[in-house]
Amino acid sequence: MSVVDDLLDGIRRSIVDMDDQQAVELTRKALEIHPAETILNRALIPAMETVGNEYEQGKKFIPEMLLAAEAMTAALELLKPALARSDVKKVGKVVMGTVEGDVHDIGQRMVCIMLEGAGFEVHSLGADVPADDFIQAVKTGNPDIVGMSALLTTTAPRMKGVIDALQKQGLRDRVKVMVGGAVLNQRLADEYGADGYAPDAAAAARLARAFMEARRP
Ligand code: B12
Repeated sequence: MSVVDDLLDGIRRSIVDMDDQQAVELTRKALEIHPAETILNRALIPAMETVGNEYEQGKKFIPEMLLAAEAMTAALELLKPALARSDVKKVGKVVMGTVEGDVHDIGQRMVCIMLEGAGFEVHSLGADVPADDFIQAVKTGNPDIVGMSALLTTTAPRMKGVIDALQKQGLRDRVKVMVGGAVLNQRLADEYGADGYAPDAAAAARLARAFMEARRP
């Protein structure tokens, strides 16, 4: 393996190992030889995919996932100026939130990080977000995509409430709506009237990119 690949592999491993200092140090070195986008696509995003897989396999738990996400965020912070400086235009704008009554925001934060990594401008409204706040954010922020997260069986139907409110306000055609969270699936997403569902943060970023591709004339 070349020194160059070693460096990207080192970043990947340091994120998976939740070592933020090492992730930052190696990312700084990598920036001397690689475009920020390469580091993002070949190290940061694959690292979080590995972390997600390890969680599913029971090899990692929530606190470890958060630490890994923080290591990725630290590395991402270093890439941000370079991403902004380069020709990487903002792919699109996303408003994201966990629906009202639901305080689970870990997954949503990961989705936000992944979307930023994929070149989106992301505005997170946080957790426990009332439908009105989503509506206001669409009116004032003019996003391309609205993302909603829910982890509780009791709060997931609120997504339909937000989508219905968008419809009532005549805003539905202005945005694509994507939904996710552990209790969601494609069937529920269809039932609520969302445009898409993704099971994890990496898939969410792919879905958001696909929305933007489809919009291109
Ligand atoms: C951590 C946690 C908490 C923490 C939340 C901390 C925080 N800041 O988020 C605390 C302790 C506060 C909590 C509280 C409660 N919790 Co809780 N909690 C969990 C736990 C253990 C992990 C959730 C998590 O973070 N997963 C990791 C993340 C990365 O996964 P994720 O959220 O699914 O996100 C991924 C995907 O779904 C997707 N995704 C997420 N959002 C979005 C959005 C979009 C647009 C897209 C495309 C994709 C996407 O991408 C993410 C990354 O890959 C789960 C159990 C579990 N295994 O899921 C229970 C769980 C969700 N909680 C549960 C319950 C019942 C509660 C409480 C009601 C408990 C109580 N009796 O008080 C309260 C509810 C409080 C409230 N009103 O919201 C139940 C829900 C059952 C149900 N089906 O309704 C679960 C499933 C536990 C269980 N087995 O009973 N909880």
